[in-house]
Amino acid sequence: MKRKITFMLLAFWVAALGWAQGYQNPVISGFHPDPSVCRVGNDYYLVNSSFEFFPGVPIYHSKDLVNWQQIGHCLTRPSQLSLEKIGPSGGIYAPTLRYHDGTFYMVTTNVTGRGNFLVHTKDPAGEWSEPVWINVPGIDPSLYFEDGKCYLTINPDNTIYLCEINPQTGEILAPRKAIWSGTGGRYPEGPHIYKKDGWYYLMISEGGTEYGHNVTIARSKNIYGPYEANPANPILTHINMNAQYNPIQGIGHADFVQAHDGSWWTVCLGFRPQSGLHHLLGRETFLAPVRWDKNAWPVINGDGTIQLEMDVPTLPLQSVAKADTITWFSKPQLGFEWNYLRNPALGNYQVLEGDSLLRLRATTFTLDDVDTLTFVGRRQEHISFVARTALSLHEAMAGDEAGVTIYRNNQAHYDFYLKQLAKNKQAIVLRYRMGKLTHIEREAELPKVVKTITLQVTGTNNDYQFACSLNNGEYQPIGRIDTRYLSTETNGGFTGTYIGLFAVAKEAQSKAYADFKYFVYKENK
Ligand code: 6LW
Repeated sequence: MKRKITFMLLAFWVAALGWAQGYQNPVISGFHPDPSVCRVGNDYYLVNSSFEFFPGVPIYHSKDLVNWQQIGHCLTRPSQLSLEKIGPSGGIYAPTLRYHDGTFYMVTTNVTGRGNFLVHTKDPAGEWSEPVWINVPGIDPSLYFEDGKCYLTINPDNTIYLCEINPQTGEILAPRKAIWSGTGGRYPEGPHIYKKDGWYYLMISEGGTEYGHNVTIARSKNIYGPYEANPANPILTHINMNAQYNPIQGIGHADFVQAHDGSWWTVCLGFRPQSGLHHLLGRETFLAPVRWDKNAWPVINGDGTIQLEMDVPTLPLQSVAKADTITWFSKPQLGFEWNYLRNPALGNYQVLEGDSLLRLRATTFTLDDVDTLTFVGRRQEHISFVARTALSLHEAMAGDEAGVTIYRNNQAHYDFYLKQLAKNKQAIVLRYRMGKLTHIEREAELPKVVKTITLQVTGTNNDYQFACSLNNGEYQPIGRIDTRYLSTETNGGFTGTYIGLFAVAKEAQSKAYADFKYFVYKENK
């Protein structure tokens, strides 16, 4: 009885003092790689890489590092982000977000464009500046501000370089200097510099962003080095026995932040294998606590591993509004979670809010093309989910199509759609694109009078299941396919799976368009 009273009293004080205990990882699920975080007072901001998707570099806000709400994107204009005909996993690589003297800076690399650049703003939820190009080779740029100077770290090859830049003009103010090559792991990358108690800490990732990924750190009393490696490296990894069966793998690409209560935390990327050793959601954003040991080295979550269920004290938790489970297309703009493939031809997308419709105009670019096809999608954020949409196809010619696609890239997508067969004849079609192979799993002509067709995709650990309902009737199963053929292990690349809506015309003179009445996405717990 005494123990129970003690526990209740402890629970009371924990709640009263605003402490909280525990959270779930990933803190931002689905394709959210290469996280970078910064703090302004009691507010936290985080960005992710976005590759060939537009707008680019999603930005999130939090009050507790656990609950994140997307507030926009850093790159919202073609003048900031040209993605014309960019192939899978081209475009925007790892970003870094920093705040200095009233201004937010986001620095990144358009690997298929002009290279490294930064944009800045006073309002992270608003418009960001035009690109300030930085004429330096390499990827994974990061910024560090001190004594009126701005330093850039970057990795052009297997070495981390440091140089001083003018963040307003991008000018290189002092020649770059090689400062560390890591501990011998391949692909030393993702550098960030922090200063604490007179030490400059240089944190990087090594081993590559797959199962060998790990985070290492070194320090120096001089920002230009020489840097001395932490004898306890790696400080974050799942390459060892203690994480052999961890459901999170490939953790790395970390960024530290000191919270407003003085505690230290790290965000990092990782992936969740499913269906054997395949992962489809892409690299997601995870959170872990950091403490500094008696030798002034950081220790992450005790032993350098992280879990899905984190049983650790947190900042006072403040929940945030999540993206709607049901999108009714009744607002003039689509939510931030909706992305295009490359720079969109915006004239092909129309939200008819009065009718709660999303109208997609078909073009002859198909899902197999690396071009400006009519596609708008949202990330698959859960291994188990259900997605539904109701649509109609209008003014279509034979061969025109519109529907839903589980999209990894132009050679890896599962498409479930309406196809126009002839003037008054349509079919429901299930098609698999896997590498060079295209397979029509099912093509079933629809009865004449179909006012509404609803397409449903159910995702599970091992498969996607496709079913459709005619005129709001019972769902008829159409087919299923393994998840593994859309995985990173099968297709390579750095992105994750999207659930997209699309429309394609067979001939250029087609005026076909598809009206989507709603879109449902929810986790299947
Ligand atoms: C990114 C590099 C990495 O630039 O993968 O996991 C690259 N880390 O640091 C693309 O995400």
